[in-house]
Amino acid sequence: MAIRPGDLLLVIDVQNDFCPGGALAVADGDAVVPVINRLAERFNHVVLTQDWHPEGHGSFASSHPGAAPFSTVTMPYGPQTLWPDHCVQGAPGAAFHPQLAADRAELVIRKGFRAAIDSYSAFFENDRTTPTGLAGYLRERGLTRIAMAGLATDYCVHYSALDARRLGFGVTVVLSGCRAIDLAGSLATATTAMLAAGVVLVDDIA
Ligand code: VGL
Ligand code: ZN
Repeated sequence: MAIRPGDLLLVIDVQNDFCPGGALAVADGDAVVPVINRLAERFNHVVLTQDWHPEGHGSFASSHPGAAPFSTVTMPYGPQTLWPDHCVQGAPGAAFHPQLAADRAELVIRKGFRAAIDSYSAFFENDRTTPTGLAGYLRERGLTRIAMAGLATDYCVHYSALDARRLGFGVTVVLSGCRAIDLAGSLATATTAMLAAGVVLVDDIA
């Protein structure tokens, strides 16, 4: 893609807990920071998402006695992977990576703040129907083309990209600005699903 004045950079969950040393560290997760900082300088519009869970959140393995992190349970809205406690509201792990150039962000959208439901996507919670409000915000502002980067490629970036396509936005995912968890082939699954949905995958934006 060539960047146009009305294009938006959506930066997904570049938070301490997803970086090395964090509670749900993504391998090499902090490597996305300089890439995203360079991209952010080139977009007129930047929005950040922040995974933001209350203590005892339903996606935490610790909330399900006997369940191990990275196992799957069935929630009323469907299967849910259980994670180590991460991105607890106000905790240092929930803060943005200290080197992330967050100042130019026009909006920070927090997600996953309801105890009983997780939210991978920036647009809908994991029932795929409860909106976060981001689509309304973008539509009201006339922003229709989204470039995405952040953590993790196969979870929050993947679901955000699919939902954005479903809502009619143009979506490019910048892979050099993403890193994956890759649980049981989830990166390959996510890549196939994004391509099928018409998401444009690029290494970088020239
Ligand atoms: C994420 C798992 C749990 C992500 C958030 O940002 O990809 N993954 N919460
Ligand atoms: Zn989370």
